[in-house]
Amino acid sequence: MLKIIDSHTGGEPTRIVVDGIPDLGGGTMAQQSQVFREKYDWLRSSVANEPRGHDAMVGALLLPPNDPQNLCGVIYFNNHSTLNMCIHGTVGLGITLAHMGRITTGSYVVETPVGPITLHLNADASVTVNNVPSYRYRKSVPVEVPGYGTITGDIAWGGNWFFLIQDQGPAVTREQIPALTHFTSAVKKALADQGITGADGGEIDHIETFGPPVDPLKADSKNFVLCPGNAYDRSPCGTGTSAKLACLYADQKLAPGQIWRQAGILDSVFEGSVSPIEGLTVTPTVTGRAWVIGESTYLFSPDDPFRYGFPSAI
Ligand code: PYC
Repeated sequence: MLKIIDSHTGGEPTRIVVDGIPDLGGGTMAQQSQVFREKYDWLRSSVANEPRGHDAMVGALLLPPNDPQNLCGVIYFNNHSTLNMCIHGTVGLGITLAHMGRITTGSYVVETPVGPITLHLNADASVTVNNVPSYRYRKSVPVEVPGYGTITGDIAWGGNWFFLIQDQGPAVTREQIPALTHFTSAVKKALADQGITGADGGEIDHIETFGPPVDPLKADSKNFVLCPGNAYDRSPCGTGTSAKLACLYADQKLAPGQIWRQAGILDSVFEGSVSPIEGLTVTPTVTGRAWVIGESTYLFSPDDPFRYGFPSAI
């Protein structure tokens, strides 16, 4: 039996397992994430995949912290595997913990597989996240994409590896979602086929394309983000916003503390800024809103052939 709390952040779901998680052996979130991948993939699939979930679902395990001074640990996952980091999910986590009565307004350290982050529950019910150190790794990298020609983008780390594309491919509008999915999937495959990776050889598994905002009074840019598992982020993607902030800072287009408003494909907005750490590495700060939308108990009947979920065709 699993106890679940569902929320959404700017339209993107976060499904947090708050009780019933098997013992992952303790240690850091990176160590526990590996155990989760190796031994408990059925749990990930049960929560994220159909019939309980769908391709856009992002799940999370709420865990005790490794360091008792911190609030909690969290491991994010989706229809494909575990995620390194997820900011829309952390905004959802903040609202979920408030709903559970575990936090009030204030600042808390949360452990993730890629390091500690700080979550601030604000008085207006928004959540601000100080992300892991983020940076641009390579600028203007050309990649030959079959059917699209040469596409140029930046490679940046924002807690996940991103390839950031400006004003190329289909227009960044809701009507173009199928075309954007096709385009960004082709870019992701081309990067992998041509051996183009993040700094540590890490797979670039998030592709982000940018266009003009619908309303320049409300946002500075609008994005479309393809996530690993090939579903698109309904929110502006906080780790993608972090990667964007790092690139803007590296290009001297964003000063420390200056606000950048990133709209997603549904026009929900995250506000972000940077504070420099060293060189071109920054701490991104991202603020968003989330709403709790449900609580459930998941049951596993031994005679249910689909009790552990099944992956879709994408
Ligand atoms: O908000 O960082 C994010 C995120 C990553 C994948 C989906 N959302």
